Amino acid sequence: MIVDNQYIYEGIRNLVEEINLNEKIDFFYSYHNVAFRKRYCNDDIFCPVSLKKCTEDFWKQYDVFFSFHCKQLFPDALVKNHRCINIHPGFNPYNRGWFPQVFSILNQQPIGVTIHEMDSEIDHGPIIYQEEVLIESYDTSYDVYQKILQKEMEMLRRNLYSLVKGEYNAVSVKAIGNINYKEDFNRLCKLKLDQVGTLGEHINLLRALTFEGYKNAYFEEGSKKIYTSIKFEIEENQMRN
Ligand code: 0FX
Repeated sequence: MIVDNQYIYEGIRNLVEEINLNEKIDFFYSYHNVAFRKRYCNDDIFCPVSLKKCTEDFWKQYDVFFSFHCKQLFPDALVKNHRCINIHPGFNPYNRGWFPQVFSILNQQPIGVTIHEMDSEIDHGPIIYQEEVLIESYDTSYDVYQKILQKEMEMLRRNLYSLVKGEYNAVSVKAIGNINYKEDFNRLCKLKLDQVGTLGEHINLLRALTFEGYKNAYFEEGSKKIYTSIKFEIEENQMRN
């Protein structure tokens, strides 16, 4: 299992202990994940791995590989010759690639969690399990991402056993959908103050770029970058209804 997300790592470790899988499972994180390198440097059951540098002799020790928000692309030789499963925080084939919820807030395409067999394309391959999460009009990227993380753990709790054992039917996706890259996200972050659109579109752009702990949206004034985000508050008696 290759895991580069703290929340998922903790969840999956607990889950593996709870469910009796009766299998040997090794945990790895990406060699360039600096935060994990610091945190887990003394941990001998969670080790860094560079997928590019691994040989077939290494791969053939395992029956199945899992990518849990892995920061590396799986090499062709790995996905073509071994069973590889991706737990993807998006609803394939819509907004595959970079930060799916950001783009779903903007283009209203479905968002959720897709567990799929991997092929040579990004976030592509036959779908094993898939569930949607709903985006409220006042959800920021952060809010939607929390729903996704929760949904991922729910789905893994229900399905980890069958995923490990290979007891499932995977269905090929017919639609191509769309894919976004890091550069698309970076382009969105640079706000154009003369951009024409409805107020609703402007609010959607800001909520798509609002994520606690990250400075995303900004505009420039001379040499200064001014960062901005949006906050929503629901009237209290409305929340109780
Ligand atoms: O775990 P993850 O969602 O991302 C990882 C990999 O980093 C990524 O390469 C892979 N495609 C994905 C499936 O798994 O964590 P993250 O910290 O990279 O991003 C989490 C969320 O944080 C993201 O959906 C949006 C938000 N974010 C992140 C960064 C780095 C921002 O809003 N701004 C940022 O600059």
